[in-house]
Amino acid sequence: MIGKRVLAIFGALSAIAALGVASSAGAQPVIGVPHEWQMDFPPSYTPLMDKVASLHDLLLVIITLISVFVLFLLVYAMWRFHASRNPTATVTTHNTVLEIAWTIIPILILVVIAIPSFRLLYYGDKAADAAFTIKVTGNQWYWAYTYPDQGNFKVDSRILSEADRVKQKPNMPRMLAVDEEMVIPANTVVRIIGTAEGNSMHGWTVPGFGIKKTVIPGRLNEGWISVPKEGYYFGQCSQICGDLHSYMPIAVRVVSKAEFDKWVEQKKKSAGLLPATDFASATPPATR
Ligand SMILES: [Cu+2]
Repeated sequence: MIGKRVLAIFGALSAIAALGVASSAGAQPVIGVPHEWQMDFPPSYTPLMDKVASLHDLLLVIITLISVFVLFLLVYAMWRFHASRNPTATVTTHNTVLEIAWTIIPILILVVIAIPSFRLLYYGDKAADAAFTIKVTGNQWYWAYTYPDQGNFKVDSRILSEADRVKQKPNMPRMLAVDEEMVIPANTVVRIIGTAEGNSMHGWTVPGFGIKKTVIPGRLNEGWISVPKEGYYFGQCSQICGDLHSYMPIAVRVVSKAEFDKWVEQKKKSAGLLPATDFASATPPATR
C-alpha cells in the first residue's frame, strides 16, 4: 500500500511535469507512461485496473499470511523436534482431524480467491453498455484502429523513428511515440475487439488500463476501456510476435467528447467518407 501511495505521488508528479511540456504535441498531458525506478503496478486509470489492483492486494494479504504461517511451522519444527531436544522420535503416522483440516482449509482459501477472480474476469470480459466499438488489428508490425460506428474509417498507428519523434512530438516518450494514436473520448465505455492480420499473434496491452488482449488471426477477442482523465497513455505489444515486436507500441489519446467528434470528422473526410463541401453529395458515401 505504501509502495502504491509513493507510486501515486510519482505518477501525479510526472503528470504535472508533463503538463508543462504537453502543449507542443496536443492539449493532453502525457500520463500513462513508465517511469524510472518503477515498482508494483502502474497507477490505475480505469475502473478495470482499480479492480485488478484490489484483487492483487487481497492475494498479497493471503499469500503473506500463508508464507508466514509455513515459515513459523518450519522454524518451530526445527527447534522443537531437534535431536538434542527430542531424542526419541514419535512413530505417529496419521492424524485424521489434522488431515481433514489441511484438505478443507486450502479448499476454502481457493474458493475465497476464486470468487473475486471470476467476478473480475467477467467484469473485464464484455462491455456492458459500450458507446461504440473500436476494432484493433495487430499487423506485422504495427497497430491499426478501425472505427466501425463512425463510418468504418481506419487509422494506422506506426512507431515514430527517433529523429521524427524529436521533430514532431518531442514530449512523447522514446520508443512509445507513434504517428497516429488511438483516439477515444474521456468517460466513455469503448468496446475493444481485437484481431490480427498475417501469421502472428499480438498482445494489445496498456498496463494502466488493466487490459491485455491477445489478438489472433481469424478470431475476435473482446474487452473494454473507459478512461476518465484526458491524456496520453502508452502500452506495448505483449506477445512475442516476431522481428519488430519491440517496435509496435500502443498509444491512446483520451480527449474531450467535442474534440473526439472533431477528430472523427477530420478522419472521415480524409477517408473520403464525407463530401468535401457542405453540399450533399449525389453519391452515397462509401462505407469501406
Ligand atoms: Cu506484436
